[in-house]
Amino acid sequence: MTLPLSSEFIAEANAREIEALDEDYAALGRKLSRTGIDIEAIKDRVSGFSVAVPSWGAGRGGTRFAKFPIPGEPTNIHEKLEDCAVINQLSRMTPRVSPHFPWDKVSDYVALREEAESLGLGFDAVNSNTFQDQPGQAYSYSTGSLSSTVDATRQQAVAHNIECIEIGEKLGSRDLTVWVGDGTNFPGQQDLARSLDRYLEAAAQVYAALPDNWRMLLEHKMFEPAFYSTVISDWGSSILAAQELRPKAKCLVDLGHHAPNVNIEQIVARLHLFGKLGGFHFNDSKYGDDDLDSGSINPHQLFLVFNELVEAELHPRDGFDPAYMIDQSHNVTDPIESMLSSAEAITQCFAKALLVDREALHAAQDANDTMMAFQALRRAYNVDVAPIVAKARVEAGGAVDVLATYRASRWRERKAQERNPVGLGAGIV
Ligand code: LRH
Ligand code: MN
Repeated sequence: MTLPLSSEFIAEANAREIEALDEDYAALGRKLSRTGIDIEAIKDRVSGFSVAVPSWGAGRGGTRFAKFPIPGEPTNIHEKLEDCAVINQLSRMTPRVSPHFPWDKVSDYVALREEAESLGLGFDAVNSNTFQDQPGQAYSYSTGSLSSTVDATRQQAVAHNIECIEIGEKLGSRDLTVWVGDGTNFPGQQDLARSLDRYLEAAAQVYAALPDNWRMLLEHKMFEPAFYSTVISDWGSSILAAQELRPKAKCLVDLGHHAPNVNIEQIVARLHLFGKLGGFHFNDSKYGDDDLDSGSINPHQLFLVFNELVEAELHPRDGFDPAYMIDQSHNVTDPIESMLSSAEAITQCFAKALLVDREALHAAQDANDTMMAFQALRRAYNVDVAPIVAKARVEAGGAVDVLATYRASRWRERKAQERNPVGLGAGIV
């Protein structure tokens, strides 16, 4: 394995920080032990936690108006894997990459898997793309893909998803994430019922191609690119489709795919209750599908989602194995810094959720002691768990201060010397 940064460099950077970290960790340990919590047990859980990074998040993202590339950003999957390896080497929380096809298309996927392994990385869910037309594509997705009224277009979309499964098998993945932008911009443009019928018929063909241990993760989204109706627009449509498709079909919750103020943690609890919680695309938003950094706008919501996940793990239904992945668009920051900061925010919310005194919470809930039930969550949320997350990271070879160590590595400046500049343009990648 050849990691991108020298471990001596990280150790030197840590040497200046470790004493303060040990002090903070010891103090927090004393504080938590006063409430009967063993900090080492929490740290061990945190050490076992990880979240996948999106290959498409390694480059600058954009909107329909513009994208502003930065010097040294990755131009292909090989450079994206290098940057993802930097994120994992410093954070020790992101050992898997979720690829997107055809954006990450190469000729030799076995070689790509070995390349990732040599960087300490594996592959998480593969993502299909039937929301863009590719050069030379026979049938356009402009009027839909898996739900298109044109049989040949549906078959083309089915074939693409099956190709993604075959690629994923070579990469060692076991999940296919299917998000379709299919929908309408005008009332009457499509029959709302028949659109879902066509989607289900086509999705069933993709389902039939899934290897035994694979899952198909259906990703719902309220709107965009369609602005009147979307075929899989909400968790209701998604869970009904997943139930129609049967056991290997699960629902993926992208936090940004809901109307403002929707209670996403309740959606998580519901999907788990019916054994259909398949995974997450973590990000944050204030208005629409803003794809902002996780925990940057509403960290309390992210905590409440993890509170439901810790509860769900204690009460497994049809198993509990959600795929944790980040899905963000880094329009104004260095993508590596955003994913370091996001992985930290996500892991901190998991750690805080582990601190909830569930006995006290459940007792207060049963007694309808509203304030004490709320305080059971709030007390945990208010704990600064940064020393626990940092300790787990350092013990795994990561950095105490991931952003300062990343900047001191001058990685981006070095890559700006090596990599081709990315052209101006618009859109997510
Ligand atoms: C759709 C989405 C989906 C990806 C894409 C990059 O908004 O969340 O998960 O395929 O972003
Ligand atoms: Mn997503």
